[in-house]
Amino acid sequence: MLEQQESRVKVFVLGGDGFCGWPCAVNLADAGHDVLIVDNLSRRKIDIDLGVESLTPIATIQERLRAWTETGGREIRFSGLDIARDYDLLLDLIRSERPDAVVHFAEQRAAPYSMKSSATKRYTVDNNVNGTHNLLAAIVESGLDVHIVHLGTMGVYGYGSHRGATIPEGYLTVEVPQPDGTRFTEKILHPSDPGSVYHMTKTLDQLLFHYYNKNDGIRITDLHQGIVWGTNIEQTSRDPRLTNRFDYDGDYGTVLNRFLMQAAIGYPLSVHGTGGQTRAFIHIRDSVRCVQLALENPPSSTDKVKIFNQMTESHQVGALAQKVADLTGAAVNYLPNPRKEAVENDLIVDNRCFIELGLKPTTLDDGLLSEVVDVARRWADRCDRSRIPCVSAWTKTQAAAIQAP
Ligand code: NAD
Ligand code: USQ
Repeated sequence: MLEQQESRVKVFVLGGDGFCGWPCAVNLADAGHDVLIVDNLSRRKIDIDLGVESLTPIATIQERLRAWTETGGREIRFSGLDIARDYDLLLDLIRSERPDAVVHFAEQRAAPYSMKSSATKRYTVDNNVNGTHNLLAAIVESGLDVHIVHLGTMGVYGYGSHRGATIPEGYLTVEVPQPDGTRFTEKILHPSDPGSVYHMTKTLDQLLFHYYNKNDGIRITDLHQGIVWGTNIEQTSRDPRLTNRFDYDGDYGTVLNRFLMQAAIGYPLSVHGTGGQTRAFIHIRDSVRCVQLALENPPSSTDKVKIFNQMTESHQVGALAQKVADLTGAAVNYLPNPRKEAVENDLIVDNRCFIELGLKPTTLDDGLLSEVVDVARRWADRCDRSRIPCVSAWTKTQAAAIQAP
């Protein structure tokens, strides 16, 4: 609980019914903040369209909120609107509620889903870019000073070779040659190199933030988050109706949670290609902690967009599979890669901002891998094995490779 009444923040959690948003919302309420979830429940509708379900049974948002107050949680309110389409409703909500801050999770977040078809590419761009732009335009139109904390992705930097260079927190210092042979240095947004239509929308978000911060002075913290693993936090474990979702299917399941769930049900671990891809990771407990830290340490009105790398460790996908195999005895299967991505890459990341704010990273070695395997074992009978393979191919070349006998 907050010690000082005045440090309480009135905060909208856009996308607060999702995998990262739900634990974030209850964590912020538990910390004493005044939380209102805004969500159009599109993620639940996509599950219905795809014919899949979260491995863990999840209660409706109404049941979740009832369970939260029944178990002693500070009230969380809910507004069911589409931030990409319902501009006037979003503006009215901001005007009437006058939030201090908005945490923005409300985007279509799966790279494979974004690459499935022209329809899902167009939906992802429309939803993500319009949603972010509507939020920025509505804040300007409201005339209020609202801090935006946005969930971006480590994928904006790209997973090509960084030639051993450390990826900075958003801005790169470059030397620009002048005609007279002299040079000046400048800090620029790190070049973008998206690896899917989904990741591309996050690079577009960055430009929108840069512009609205420069033109309108909007205070923005953009969190470049790595792949989130784990499922529950202490608050979502208090009652079965508070349980968080666990995506395992080929579109929405992310790599480490998929490996842990595959190990739990005796399915060979699905490594794409050689497994040389290196990615950044963060446990869900640290993810919610980082969002709270960002919210409670806002930029000043003259600051440019604050960018934090929200990750705690980097791993090669093949090495992760081996780690899970060593822990559980699972078999490892090397499969043709449905994605157009580098066979291998280096990834050295600067994440000092959160460490300096007090984050104590949870690592793979903290025993939590087994906790996820246990959750997956408990709900193994809910798994539809036919939905595990990743069948969304980046181009016709990858489609042919994954269909080859
Ligand atoms: P999720 O799909 O579980 O949750 C997103 C939520 O936003 C859903 O509840 C959905 O219904 C809602 N939503 C989507 N579009 C909306 C709209 N137009 N209006 C209102 N609500 C809308 O995704 P997640 O895993 O919780 O990810 C949340 C954010 O964090 C995303 O922006 C994602 O890019 C980012 N992120 C996620 C991960 C990860 O590993 N899950 C890693 C890095 C970054
Ligand atoms: N991979 C496998 N086997 C699998 C699934 C994935 O080898 O069964 C590989 C992929 O080919 C890729 C890597 O694992 O090389 C990561 O895939 P992922 O699905 O775990 O992660 P990604 O598509 O990058 O997206 C996820 C979230 C997204 C977030 C991103 C953070 O869905 O919202 O932005 O992680 S990051 O990867 O740092 O960009």
